[in-house]
Amino acid sequence: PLIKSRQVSIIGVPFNGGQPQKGVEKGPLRLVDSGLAEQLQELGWEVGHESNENIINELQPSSDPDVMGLKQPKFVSAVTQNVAHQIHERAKQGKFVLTLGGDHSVALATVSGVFGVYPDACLIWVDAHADINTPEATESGNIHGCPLSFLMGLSTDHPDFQWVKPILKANRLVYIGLRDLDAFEKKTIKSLGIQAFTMHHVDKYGIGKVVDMALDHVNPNRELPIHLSFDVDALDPSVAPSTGTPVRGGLTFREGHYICEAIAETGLLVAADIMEVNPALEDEVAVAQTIQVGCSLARCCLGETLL
Ligand code: Z70
Ligand code: MN
Ligand code: MN
Ligand code: MN
Repeated sequence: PLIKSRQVSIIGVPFNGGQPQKGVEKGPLRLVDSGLAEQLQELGWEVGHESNENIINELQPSSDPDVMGLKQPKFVSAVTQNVAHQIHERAKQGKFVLTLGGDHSVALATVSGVFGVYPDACLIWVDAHADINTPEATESGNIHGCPLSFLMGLSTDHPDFQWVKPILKANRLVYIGLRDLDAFEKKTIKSLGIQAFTMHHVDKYGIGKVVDMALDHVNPNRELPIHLSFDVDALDPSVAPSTGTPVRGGLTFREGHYICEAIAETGLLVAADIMEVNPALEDEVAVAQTIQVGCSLARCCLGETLL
């Protein structure tokens, strides 16, 4: 495996500034409180944990007006730039980086940090959404719908995100689980030739074949480091109900876990994000279910089901 140390660094990012709903900032601590660190130790990992409970408040600007149609750009930029450095340090130490969101704008931090250390990495983006809107194209202004456009250099002129380097090439990105795309996002995926497996493809080919095809595309020789960014809204709302933008017709419990298992099995996974768990949405039963699913996805990424 690429991570020989069997050390994992859990990075909590209790951040909600990339979208309008409160509560998603409570995701990371709920995942850890439910025993995630101990579960990973049980799997033989040495676990470090940084909760970042304070930096988020410290980095909130007193005034943060919309810029080029994006909401809270200064807050999102400050938090993600800060966390990117933290993740970069941990990855550089040879640790597996497990980031717990927080909303998906935090991928600006995870992908920047991880690709800074592993420039030839590939990114597997599991999500109902494509999160590739540009400032010009976004209809909502929510930055959690935009991180990939910055990381790919499609949005280079926003003053608050000049620090984000365009480190992600179109042939190193693959999507799984898409089913709620804006018109601009569809157009962009097609014109850049980004490999995308929507729920239609999961139905058509089955999840086993889809993951094989996804890896064949971004990692044909099975030699490049892999970063998995998993938005829990990729899962069906019956599986992960407590998330900000549930969309019907998502991945089953097993399909979601299969993705994590099959990627872990390559031995090439160096970082994983579990994003958009919102413990303030739905009832306590639904919250507990969503937290449990988040933990078990993370455990599968770290080899729980490998023999
Ligand atoms: C839409 C936008 C999004 C998550 C919603 C939705 C994006 N394309 N991402 N929920 N996790 O606002 O740009
Ligand atoms: Mn997302
Ligand atoms: Mn999503
Ligand atoms: Mn939509």
